[in-house]
Amino acid sequence: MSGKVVALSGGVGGAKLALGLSKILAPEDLTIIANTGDDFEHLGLHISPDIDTLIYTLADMANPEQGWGIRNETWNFMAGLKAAGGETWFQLGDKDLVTHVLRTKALREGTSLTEITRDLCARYGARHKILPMSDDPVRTRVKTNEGPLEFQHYFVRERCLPEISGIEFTGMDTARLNPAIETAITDPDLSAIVICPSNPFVSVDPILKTGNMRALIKASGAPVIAVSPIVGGQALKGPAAKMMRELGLPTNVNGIADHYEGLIDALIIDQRDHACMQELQSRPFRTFATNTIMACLEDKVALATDTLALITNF
Ligand code: FO1
Repeated sequence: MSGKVVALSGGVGGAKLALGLSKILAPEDLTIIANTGDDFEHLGLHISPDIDTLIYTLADMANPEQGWGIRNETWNFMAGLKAAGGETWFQLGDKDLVTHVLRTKALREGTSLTEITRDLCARYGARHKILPMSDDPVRTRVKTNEGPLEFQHYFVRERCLPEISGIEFTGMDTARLNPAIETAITDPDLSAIVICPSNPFVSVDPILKTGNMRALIKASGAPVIAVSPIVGGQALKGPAAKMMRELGLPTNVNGIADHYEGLIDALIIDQRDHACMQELQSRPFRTFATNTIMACLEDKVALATDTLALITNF
């Protein structure tokens, strides 16, 4: 495979494929676009969970059990916070805290999120480019039976238990697409855009809805290949299946196909969903089945290899 690849990713699930791609593609050939709709202010700190998950994963620092946070973390800050009666529903490890402090300080000094992300990648040793979708604030809010909730409040504090009836992205009307993304997508050497197996509604949609992202993707002419985050009616990670059910959408690969139809040229589904292949054949994109469950590094590299192999089909 020759040429450059742009990958769209949320946190843990998407970062697994991003890591696989990073093992095959040179740093100058892979740009990963991170969702920032999950960002929030907590204890006076600016937290960018998906950016950090991507950095830690690519820098081989991530906690392998959680997927987020740092391996061999210590929790003195949380213990002190608890003892002082502070808010402890969001776990901030001592090492991870350094990232949030550095980012918050730099943002207050007027540094852009893109520059800070570049700096953090360099400090931690993530060699591939990670770009926030925008330097402007976009915040995902979930409409629930308990009222509107900020994404992390829904996801972590309420453990995705409230029933959702809609999703909105505040700040999206005025948020500008990160200009470096336009550069990556209009690069004449671009050979594919990969949509990682992240939650389509709260991780990929914010990226696609930022500025003219969708139009740029269309105009690039590069094949768009999505990997389904739903396997056997279940989400690989997180609340995607529960959200789809509550939003009245089919909780299977057809729901993912409906969502991405009109944008993608290929959908990779899991081999366990092979029975859906025939049904998907009437869609205006090609469907391929392989193992999409990335339990170990070999699985991540294998899925990345299968994804990149499709590029020659277009
Ligand atoms: N996820 C949790 O389920 N519980 C946590 O306490 C938590 C803390 C946390 C701290 C820093 C960070 O970068 C991520 C963290 N996450 C936590 C993960 C994160 O909030 C979600 O996985 C993503 O927002 C969904 O993509």
